[in-house]
Amino acid sequence: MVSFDPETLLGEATLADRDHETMSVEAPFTGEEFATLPLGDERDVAHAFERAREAQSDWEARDPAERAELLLEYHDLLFDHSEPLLDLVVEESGKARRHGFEELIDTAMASRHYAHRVESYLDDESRKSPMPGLVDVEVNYRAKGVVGVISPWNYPLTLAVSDAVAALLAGNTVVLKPAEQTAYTALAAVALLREAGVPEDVMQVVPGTGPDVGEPLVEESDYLCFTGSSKTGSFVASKAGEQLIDCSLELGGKNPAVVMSDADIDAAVNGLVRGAFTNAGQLCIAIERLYVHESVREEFTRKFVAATEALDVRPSDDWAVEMGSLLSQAQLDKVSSHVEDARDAGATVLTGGEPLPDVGPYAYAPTVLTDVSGEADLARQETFGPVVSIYGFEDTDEVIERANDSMYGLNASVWTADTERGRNIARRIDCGTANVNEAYAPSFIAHDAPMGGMKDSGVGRRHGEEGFYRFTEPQTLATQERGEID
Ligand code: TXE
Repeated sequence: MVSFDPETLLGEATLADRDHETMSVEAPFTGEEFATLPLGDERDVAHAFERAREAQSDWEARDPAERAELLLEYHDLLFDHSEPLLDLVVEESGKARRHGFEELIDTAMASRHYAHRVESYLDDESRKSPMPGLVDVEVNYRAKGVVGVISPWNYPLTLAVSDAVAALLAGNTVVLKPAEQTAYTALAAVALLREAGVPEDVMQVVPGTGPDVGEPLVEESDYLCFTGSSKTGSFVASKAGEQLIDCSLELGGKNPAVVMSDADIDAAVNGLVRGAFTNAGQLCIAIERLYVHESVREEFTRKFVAATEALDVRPSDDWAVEMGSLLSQAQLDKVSSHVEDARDAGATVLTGGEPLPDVGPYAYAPTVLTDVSGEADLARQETFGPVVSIYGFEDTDEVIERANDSMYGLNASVWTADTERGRNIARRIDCGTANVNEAYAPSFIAHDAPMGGMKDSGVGRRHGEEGFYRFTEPQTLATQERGEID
């Protein structure tokens, strides 16, 4: 069995044998130190890439079916170790255990999905188009080389490794820089990959800060996979551009939901409470703007507030808990300031609107507002907390325009009894994923479908074919069949 003790997990990091600066990692439910983390720098990154480059050609030369076997073993190990792994996720990120479990499922399903697909992706007949009579054409999907992954803290397990597993299956080696606040969860995820038989140099972790480890990692990578804020995403993409390497960026959102007059109100309330407050709203596809048709606005609002107030919010790892803490003081400050600024500008807080010190030093109440000015940060910037604003609307064209009046374009949700009409509305919203009578596609069944953002929400897609082929270099190989011409 793999140990999830922080001291032991540190043995999984690629850090040179010398003194490193350290930072204190807090447990969000208590604000107390849970562990200290050594912080790497460009020397550790250089060392990790040297090892990763050395290991890459042998890894790519293996039969894809053999790589797939290892990833299927990883799938099983995640479940075998689910309890201690979830203990760690909950302690390090302050989330509800059920949301940690969603991460675990998502990670396992990504591994299983791509393990089953890899052989057909790498040998896809439909992509080999002969030029009749003249040449025989094949397309070889070679690995990019060494893929750099920079991951955030909100889903510290799945966002650290779910993209990496597709990269590994495609024949790349990977160097990961996880968010420093949740690096131990990433180390645990990688410890299990190694337990499954993935060689150490094939998947490495360098813990550290963005400037000290993230930036040198971009400079060394053959492809960059980034999940985080739009601001940092734009910065790393410009660095990737300087290197002429490709990248995918999964960034923020200010995701709208539209509730039409004929919607099943109870179903909409149920789905959208989950859509707004899962993981305390620290979820890129969380719903932050609710547009409700005026004819049902009063009923929807009353029921939505009641359902919000009924949420089980506690500092416990009990499976029944529906919402935990925010990650940090920085997150609490951002969420509080969005709410306070909106309130100062005339917004009405219908429920919540305050920290919850009994749940933890960074916890914030699930919050519903109305009368929010369209210019407030709460209306325009990603809040990334348990806060949702309700707006009324009368006209369909108007609500689509308002939904699209955002720099973001990640996720959207439409609720109506007329599903064809719902799909037509959803098609007109600028977003990478749109859902009718759902808040967001449950991640554990969506691995075949591409996921990502338009506008400032990102570049490229994870999941599905798109999420696999980004880690490859297609090489077109044409052979002139001389004999046949004669
Ligand atoms: O993000 P950063 P932060 C949003 C959310 C949140 C805000 C700030 O709105 O409130 O971003 O969070 C690494 N070069 N999202 O400050 O900075 C960093 O160490 C290379 C949405 O934590 O984007 C971490 O590993 N890397 C999002 C990763 O980037 C750098 C999830 C993300 O951190 C770097 C997280 C640099 N110069 C936050 N600076 C989502 N899409 O789900 C930082 N990093």
